[in-house]
Order: sequence, then structure tokens, then C-alpha cells
Amino acid sequence: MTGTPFKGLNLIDGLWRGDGTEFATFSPSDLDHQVGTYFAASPAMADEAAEAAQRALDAWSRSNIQTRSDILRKTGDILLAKAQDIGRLLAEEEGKILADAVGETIRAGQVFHYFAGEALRHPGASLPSLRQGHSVRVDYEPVGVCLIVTPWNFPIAIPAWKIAAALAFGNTCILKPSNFTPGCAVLLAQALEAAGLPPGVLNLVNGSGRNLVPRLLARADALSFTGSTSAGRDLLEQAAPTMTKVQLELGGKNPLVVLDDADLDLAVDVALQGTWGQTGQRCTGSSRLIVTEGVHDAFVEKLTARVKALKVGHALDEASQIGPVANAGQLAKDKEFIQFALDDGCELVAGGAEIDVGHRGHYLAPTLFIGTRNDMVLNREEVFGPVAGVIKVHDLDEAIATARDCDLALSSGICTTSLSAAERFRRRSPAGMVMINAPTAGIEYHVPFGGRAPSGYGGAEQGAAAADFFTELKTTYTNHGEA
Ligand code: UN1
Repeated sequence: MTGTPFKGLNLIDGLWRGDGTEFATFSPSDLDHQVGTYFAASPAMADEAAEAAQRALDAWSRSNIQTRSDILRKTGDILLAKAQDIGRLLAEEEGKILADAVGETIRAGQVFHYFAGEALRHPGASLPSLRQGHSVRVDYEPVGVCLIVTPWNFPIAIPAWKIAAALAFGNTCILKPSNFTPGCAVLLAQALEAAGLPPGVLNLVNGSGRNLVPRLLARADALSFTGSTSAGRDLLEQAAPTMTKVQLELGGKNPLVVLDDADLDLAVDVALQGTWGQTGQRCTGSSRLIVTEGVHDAFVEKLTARVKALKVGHALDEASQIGPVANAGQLAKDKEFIQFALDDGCELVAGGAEIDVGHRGHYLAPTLFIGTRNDMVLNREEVFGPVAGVIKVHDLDEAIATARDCDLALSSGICTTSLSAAERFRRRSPAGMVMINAPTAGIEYHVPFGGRAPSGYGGAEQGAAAADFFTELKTTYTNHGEA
């Protein structure tokens, strides 16, 4: 796994710039492997990026929708054509297994194709007026310069779904990706440029979020952010004085309920994928497995065997089912939660420690605790790693009460063969998304995605809902005088 590191520059006003302080990324699968070299933009460069986005806004916001659609479609074509190469860089830098990384790149390509269509279906309406000789029309105008701040866990899909939507509706963008995974953001910006996006419409700045984001935010008209709830709350406070439009996709502590009548094998599959898939590093991942007592022991037995059998390994090793934890900070956090669970007296039935897979990486065995209670730290806070606990309950009502007893409300799931139990759970779940006999993670781009506060704020992303955030309403009354 050697070779020359990928070199990713910043893109400001159509120029690829290698000034700024150099920094490197290393593969979490093999810490001796440097994946990329990047350049942390200076505050002055951030200002230049914001000014470029402001200058480009007038022409782009008035650009022909066919032009926008063509650029988005071509970007999608490029991402799909290069999915193997982009996926490989993603897998090396983030640590998710190659199949998932290629799949995520394909998803990003499809997102661009979807928004190529949305650019043409730009919303708007013309209505009769209550007054004779008048008419009313409702237009959806671009918001302006959109600051896009994205995390490391979906380094191409999340930038794609924010940027594709922003551009479709005539906004310009500044992208500030996670410092752990800037590679895909560079490749995405290159794809947009190759597809014909004019200079300044998308600007990319790498570097310290603490230094750059407040500066960029002060010059932006909107912020779309995906990350932790605490970082989101902080950004919301920063945006308050200027009342800058803010969209936040934040943490989850997603319950998966398994009832006595569930199809047991399906429930085990759903739990396994939703909880440990992508090393548990998804805000939509299941982390509280709430199981009714009739099926509890059988479920735990089957699930434990499957969790123990999961093959953890290098992201590029075809045999791997789960890659490493993405970075040292996240690994330390995962281990801290394992310790909290042990201190609370939970019973460890799988994993619980780092493992040696023959590379110097952040490898943590998929971890499962049983005998946990909903009021324990393990079940209160987002872990964002391959660590989860089972909570035993008596029946559906206790399962619903337990699922609801949580500050976060992103996704929730239930495994049952009872239509009425599923419907009862669906109605009572406070989460923005409910999955029935399906993992809590794994979302589709043509429908709204988002949680309710404090898991989300400012409206959903993707699907038809994307237009709500990336446009501003204007209602026009015309007295044309024609009776
Ligand atoms: C998915 O579940 O397919 O950061 C995507 C996250 C989410 C994306 C989840 N914003 O995990």
C-alpha cells in the first residue's frame, strides 16, 4: 500500500492553489501509509474564497437551468466513471471497506443525476388572486453563498448531496471538508470543474475548522453542516447575530426495537448491518438494541455469534467486512465508552478491545454489551463507533417508552411481523426517520433525510425537501388590471 501520496490543492475562484500550511493524512488501516498532502488555507485565503463565491453568485443564480442541469449530470457521469479510483482514495483515507467506499461514490454520482433533474423542476407557482384584476406568483430564489461544512464519515456522499442541491437552485458554495478526509472533496471539485462549472461557483478550502469556519460563516448567506450535536449548537450560536440561515444534521442515538414476534434471522441481520456496518460510524447507526424478553436470549445468542464472526481488516483487503476506526480521537472515545459500560457492570459478550490484524491501524473488535440500562452513559450519548448495548424490556409499550427516552431523534427502527405494532411504534417515534424491518442506517437520496432537534435543525436534506433550505421564497402580487 505504498505509492506517492495524493496531492490535493485548494480551489479558490477557479485557481488550484498550493499555498498555505502543508498537512498530511494517514490511512487508519495502516498508519505508516501517508494517503494525501493538503494545504491549510490562511484566513486571507478563506476571505478570498468567500469573495469569489459572492462575485460568482449573480451570474450563476441567473444561469439557464439547462446549463445547471447539464453540469450536474456530467458531474454525476464523471463520479460514476471514476467510482473505483475515488472509492479507493476514500477507503484509504477514511478506512471504510472498498466496497462501501465505491458504493458511496456511486451514491454521490446518483445524487448529482437526481439534482440535475431537480434543477429543471425548480419549484414555483402562479395563483389566482383574491382581488379582481390581480395575480399572485410564488418564486423560490437562491439563498446566496452557501458554506458547506462536512464530516469524515461520508466524505463524498455528504458534500455531494449538499453541493448538488445548492448548485441546482442557483447558489454558490464554499466547501470546508473534514481534515481527516479532504481527498474526496478535492476529487469532487475536480469533477465539477471538468463538467464545466464556472470559476468561483464552488470554492474548496482545507484547514482548521476553528480558524476558517467562523470567518467563512460571517461572509456566507447560509450554512449547511453535518457533524456532532455540540459543534452544531456552537455554529448555530455563531450564526445567530447575523441570523444566517442554518441547516444542521447532527448526532443520533438510534433505537432498534426487536419484538418477540420478529423474524429472528432478519432482526439479527438488521441489527448487525445497522449497528456495526461502516464500523458504526454513521449518525444513523443503531446503538440501543431494545429487545423484548421472549426473544431476548435467542436474539443475543445469534447476534453475538455474528458479531464475533465479523472480519475486521484493512479497508482495501477484499476479505474485510469492517474497516478500522477512522482516527485516533474516535478510537479513544470508543474505548472510553467501553470502559463506562464495564464500570456500569454491563456484560461484555463480544469485542471490547483493540485487535491485531497485521497492520499498524486503529482496529477495534466489534463490541456488544448485554444487561445494559437506558440510563447508562453507553445508552445516553452518541458513541459513533462499533460499540452497542442490548436493553431488555417486557413488551412493546416499554420498548416504545425506552426508545423515546432519549434527547436525540434522528432515526429509529423496529423488527416485528405485526403491522399494528409497527404502526404503533412509527406513530410514537419522535425520530425524523423510522425503519421497519430495515436497518436504521442506509438512506435514499430521492426522499427527505433529517432528524428532529437536537439531531437536526433547519429542515431536511435531499429529495424534494432540499429546495426548502437552498431557496428563499418570494411572493409577488401584480395588479395587471385584466378582469
Ligand atoms: C446513511 O445512513 O446512509 O453522518 C447516511 C451520517 C449521516 C449520513 C447517513 N449524515 O452518518
